[in-house]
Amino acid sequence: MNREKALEVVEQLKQELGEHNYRYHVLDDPKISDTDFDVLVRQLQDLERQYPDLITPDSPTQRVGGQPRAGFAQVAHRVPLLSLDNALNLEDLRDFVRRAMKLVPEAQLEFVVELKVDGLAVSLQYENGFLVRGATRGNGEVGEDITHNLRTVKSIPLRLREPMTLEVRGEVYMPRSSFLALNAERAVEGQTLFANPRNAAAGSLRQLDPKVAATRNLAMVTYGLGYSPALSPVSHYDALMAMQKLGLRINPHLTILHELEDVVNYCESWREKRYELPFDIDGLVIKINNLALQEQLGTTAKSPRWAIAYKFPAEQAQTLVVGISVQVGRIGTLTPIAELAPVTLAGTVVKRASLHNEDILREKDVRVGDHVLIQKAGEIIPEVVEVLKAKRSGQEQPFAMPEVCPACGSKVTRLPGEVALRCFNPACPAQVMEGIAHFASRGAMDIEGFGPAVAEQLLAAGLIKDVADIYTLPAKREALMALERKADKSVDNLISAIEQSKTQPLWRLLYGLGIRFVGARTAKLLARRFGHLDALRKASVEELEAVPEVGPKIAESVTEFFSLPSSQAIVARLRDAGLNFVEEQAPGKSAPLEGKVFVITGTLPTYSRDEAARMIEEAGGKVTGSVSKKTDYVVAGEKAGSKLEKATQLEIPVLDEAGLEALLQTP
Ligand code: 0OW
Repeated sequence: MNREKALEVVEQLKQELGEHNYRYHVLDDPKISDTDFDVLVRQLQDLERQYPDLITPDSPTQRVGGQPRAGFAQVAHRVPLLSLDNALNLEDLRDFVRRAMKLVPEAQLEFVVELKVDGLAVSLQYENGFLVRGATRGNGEVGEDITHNLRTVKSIPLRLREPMTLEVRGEVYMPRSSFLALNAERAVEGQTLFANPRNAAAGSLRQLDPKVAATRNLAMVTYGLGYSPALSPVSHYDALMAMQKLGLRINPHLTILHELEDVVNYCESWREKRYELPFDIDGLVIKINNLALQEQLGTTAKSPRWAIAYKFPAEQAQTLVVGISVQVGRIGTLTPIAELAPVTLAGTVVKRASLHNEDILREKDVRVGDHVLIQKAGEIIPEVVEVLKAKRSGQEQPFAMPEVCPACGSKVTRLPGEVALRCFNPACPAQVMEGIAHFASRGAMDIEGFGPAVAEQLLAAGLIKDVADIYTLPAKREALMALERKADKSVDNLISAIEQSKTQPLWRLLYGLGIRFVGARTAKLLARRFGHLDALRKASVEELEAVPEVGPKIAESVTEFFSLPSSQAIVARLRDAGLNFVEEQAPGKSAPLEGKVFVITGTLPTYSRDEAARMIEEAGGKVTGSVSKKTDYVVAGEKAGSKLEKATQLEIPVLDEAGLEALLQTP
């Protein structure tokens, strides 16, 4: 395809992809499948590779751009980003309306009520329809430039549907499912957990490297206009409609009400219903709809007199600590758990709350018999906020962490620099059980019906002692039938689930093996890079560290794991059981150079011609010796000769070594 044709197709693809993004993110009414969408993106990527000068900043291929930033520039907001006063109960709400009515007695008040998304406020600046800058709210007057991270948020359009210049503000948040997955990943990799989705979103936007923010699945709803000379809506509702028409996503649940009682009922209706939403809200925002009235009412120092947040208190409850137990995790970490008198909290009955570790147990001085306040922040299991010391009788029992592992009696120790106490006995039944349950879990080998209770039962019955034994179970049908609570159906279902799990992709097996610091994401990167378990287990620390996001800690952990005779025995038995050790190459995903023809000429700075050829072939490309019309790329090093000239004549893109590496990195 020649350049002008490519230009036409690139413009058409960007327009089409923009439309699909609008339908998916703003109208929540997609017209094509994700796969078909990806095919269009791939076509655009190919053309942009062929003609890099056709790349424009609003192309959907340009969301994750550039190197990590050194810091954040300051951004002065042209129109301050206000915060909100809080109404903590219905009386506060009545006061808010009363005050407003007193200031504009002749007005017939009309309210817009929106969900108060629990994320963080940002400002987006568009010029001629193009996103040129994004910033945090900061102190309302000055924020930080986080454009590089906001560009990775898929529900933020890089280009509006009209070439308008305006500034809008909205709330960036992390959907709860992404928050849970992120914390699960961090738990495996020994990182601290985010307390709630809001902190996770804030932490993601504070990243210097946009590649990290791009993995966090952030979303945004716009809730107000900032500097917008080209728009003159009469009401807040009209402003929201105008933003939606421009391609900006607004709150999915929005209503206009006139009576305070209706506002109260609507707010209260969300107190429980909010847990069905895919994201956290901490209340609702009530705004006087008419913009002229907003003008008249004005603002106090930091917040408007025409809006208020009706907040739901963080779900807390009081209960009794009836006991403190110690849980031994998959990697031997001892975690104190408060056993509670059952209490309902945020729609669920709570009987346990994590005390995290000994430091927190000491700090909060939780004793058996204490009355405590517990809270649910986000969806992670509830935590003990504080002990209600005033309710102490003096009979409460302080708790000391055990000297030995409660599951196997081995001495427990604390590694230098770590808070947690750990049991290092690899045969510790608690760790073996947790390890087997993890191997079979949904996120790993996904063996239907093989939960922790089944793992415990099979271990106790001596039917399995490690993960490789799982694949001996199909031959032990009789023994399985003999176990209590096992009917034919469930035994047969379990056996077929075990058999099916043999074909899981390599990354699931790798994650299932429970190598320290290797979470699902790292397992995918390693499986994709090495393609086969045997290649991975023979890899050196250097080869492992060459994988993106794999540092020394993970590389050491992987090489150490595969050096253990016990691991080698498990791998051998899993191989004999017929498990899949290959990472099936998802079509189009890991062969970015599928069907592309290359010619290499001259001397490359790092790679030999053979190495470069192997890299190209591994990525699905083909290397030939002479330049022709069929050649897609010429890779040219020093002293490149006639082949380079021919490439220039035939207008074939020429890449240097860095260009080739960039092409290979394309996801
Ligand atoms: N979080 C929200 C939200 C919203 C603005 C208008 C003037 C003052 C607040 O969903 N739906 N609407 C507003 O309206 N603010 C929101 O969030 C606020 C912004 C700053 C602090 C909160 O994040």
